[in-house]
Amino acid sequence: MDVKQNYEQAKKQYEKWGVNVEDALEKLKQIPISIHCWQGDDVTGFEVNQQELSGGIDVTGNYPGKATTPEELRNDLDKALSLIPGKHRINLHAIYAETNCEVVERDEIEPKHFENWVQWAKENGLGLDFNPTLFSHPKADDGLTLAHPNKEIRDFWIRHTIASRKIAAYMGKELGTSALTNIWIPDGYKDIPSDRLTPRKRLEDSLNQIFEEEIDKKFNVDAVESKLFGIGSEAYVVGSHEFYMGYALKNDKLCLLDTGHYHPTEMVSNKISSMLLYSDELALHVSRPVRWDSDHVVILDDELREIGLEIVRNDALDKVRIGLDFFDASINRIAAWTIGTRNMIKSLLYALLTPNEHLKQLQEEGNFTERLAIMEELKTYPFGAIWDYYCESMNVPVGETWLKYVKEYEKEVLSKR
Ligand code: RNT
Ligand code: ZN
Repeated sequence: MDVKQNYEQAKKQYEKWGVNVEDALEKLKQIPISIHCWQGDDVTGFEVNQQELSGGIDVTGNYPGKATTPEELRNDLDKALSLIPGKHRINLHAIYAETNCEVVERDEIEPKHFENWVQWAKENGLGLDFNPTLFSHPKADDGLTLAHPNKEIRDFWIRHTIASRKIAAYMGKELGTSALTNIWIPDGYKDIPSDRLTPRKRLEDSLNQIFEEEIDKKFNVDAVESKLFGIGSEAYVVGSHEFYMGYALKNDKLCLLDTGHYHPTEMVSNKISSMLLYSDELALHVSRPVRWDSDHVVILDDELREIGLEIVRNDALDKVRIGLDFFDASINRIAAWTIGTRNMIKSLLYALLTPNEHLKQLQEEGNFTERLAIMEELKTYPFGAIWDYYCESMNVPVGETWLKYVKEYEKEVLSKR
């Protein structure tokens, strides 16, 4: 049986539940995933005076062939994008600036340093998102940036973040789709603080200065990303969930929820509906924590499915900016992007193929037996046949056949680096 035949069979099974499969695929095509560029080079970037990765995040593994130039990184992204169905976005960090071998301080970066990225995005019909980089830098060596007690250091990072917002606005304007500027800082303490409030007051003040200038939301939208702990900030993180949730609600900013930034049994899927009651938009970093915020490649696990379901059944596709955030250097990096992004898309497809209204109704009626029974039976419905058909109709490899292209690329390109 071929892909199309399998699809026709499978479609009938979903239609039994009143699911419009064609509509689901049409909707799926419209959902952009913001793919993080930093999986391609282990969060290194292209600064002339490159520093070691810091900020309490870590990449392990030394799989050969990582991208070491902007051209290589873009080529690698091109390859991954050719294996992923749909039109997506690329998420950049300030350290991916192209400065022509010149040292440009972080507080002096400008839109012109991202012209090549914008050009490339235009050629490929991609949107761009952006992040100031407040780590891997001598001024962040002690793990403090926007909440630093030293005003000079704070001011430096404030200027960097303001410069970053301007770059994002330039990207949004050029590409006709608003960029998300996401602020994540490592600030915190390894051991029990004697004062939790003062650093938080300083962070609030720094953010107020950063956001002083209004930017048209058509071009740029700002988000703040919280965290529970990092390596070296185990006891206290200034930008906690409560801190940023309060800040975002009060100041009309987006909260960005990273799935690795909470207690191990605390699920981001369970937060989406609550947060969206009080804010119009939300951003995500979908990642996979294994015992800690380890940023493993996203797999199609229960939580990923649940995230897809929460976005789809709450009619929040336009309200949640879905981004990815993982970095595994122990496997082929193009495969990592492909696996993680395809899985994110699969979870959305799974949700779109779920008879959500019917299941909601069962719950309202208190029919928990049927709710559980059907939710479980749906797991073994011929979802794969619909997914395969989607891939085929979007002109990307079906099933595991994409691996062949990654292997070829590895042989011809990556192994020669
Ligand atoms: C760190 C945050 C942050 C980074 C990227 C590189 O814990 O998740 O989003 O991973 O900015
Ligand atoms: Zn993140």
